Amino acid sequence: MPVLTCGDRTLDLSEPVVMGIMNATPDSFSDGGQLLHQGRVDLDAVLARAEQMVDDGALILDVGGESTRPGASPVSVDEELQRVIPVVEAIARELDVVISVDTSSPEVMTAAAAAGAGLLNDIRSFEKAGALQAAVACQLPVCIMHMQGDPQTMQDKPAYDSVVDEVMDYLLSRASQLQVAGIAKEHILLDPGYGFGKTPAHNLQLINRLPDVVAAGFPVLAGLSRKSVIGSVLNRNVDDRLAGSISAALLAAQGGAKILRVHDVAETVDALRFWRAVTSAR
Ligand code: 9MG
Repeated sequence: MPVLTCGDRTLDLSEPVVMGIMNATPDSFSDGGQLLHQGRVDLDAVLARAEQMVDDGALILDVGGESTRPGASPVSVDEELQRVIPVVEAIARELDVVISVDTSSPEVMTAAAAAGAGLLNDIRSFEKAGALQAAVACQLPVCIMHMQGDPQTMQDKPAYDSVVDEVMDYLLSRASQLQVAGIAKEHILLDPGYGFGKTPAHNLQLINRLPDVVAAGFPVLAGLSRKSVIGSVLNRNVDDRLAGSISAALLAAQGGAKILRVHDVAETVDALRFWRAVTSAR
């Protein structure tokens, strides 16, 4: 698997790496509000969290200013810029880590790239007006993700004839469109979009069939941390899903995912180190 060039930093994806989640939002499903003070980004809290995640072994931090949990309300571009850009600037100034920006807004992509972001992570796969052009101009790697519907309604009644086929068809056709638009194949990551318009059964099937996504030849990102599929299988609320999240991360690594998007960096890094020791002793 290639070394990914992420702006002025590089990422070796020969082994799975951990992406720590940094939500500068008031309403994300598990960590909303933790990096804000009186509605504004608290840069001391941001840097303390970012430094801890990097010390714990995260090679990427995913900064987001829009909650994408089911039913979340949209955020204005100005509000998203105010939440995200100071965070990107502060992390880029203080830490040696790849900064990913979780956004669908072309304005945020452009400003984040100028502020030091190295990866664009768009749950809407650059489908918003102007997003694809902005991503091409940024010349950064991009992550495209499958979602059925939109965050407001996606969990109302997700339905597929074949979830794996539909996810693959979407990702491959979108990856082709990105390449036609001017994004290099080596700069494209795929993500099946766990929890985005999927029932627990769809998510379990997509975990089992992750190797099919990997076989398409792009690096794969998996985001299962604390998600509702874990809650529904284990009957645990969101703050009590660590063991399930680690199991899910290991299953994703075993299935060939190269980037694991997680809240609990230290625990996931340890689990991956043990998994790696076992697999390299074969
Ligand atoms: C922003 N965000 C929340 N969940 C995600 C997931 O599963 N994948 C990606 N790429 N982004 C996500």
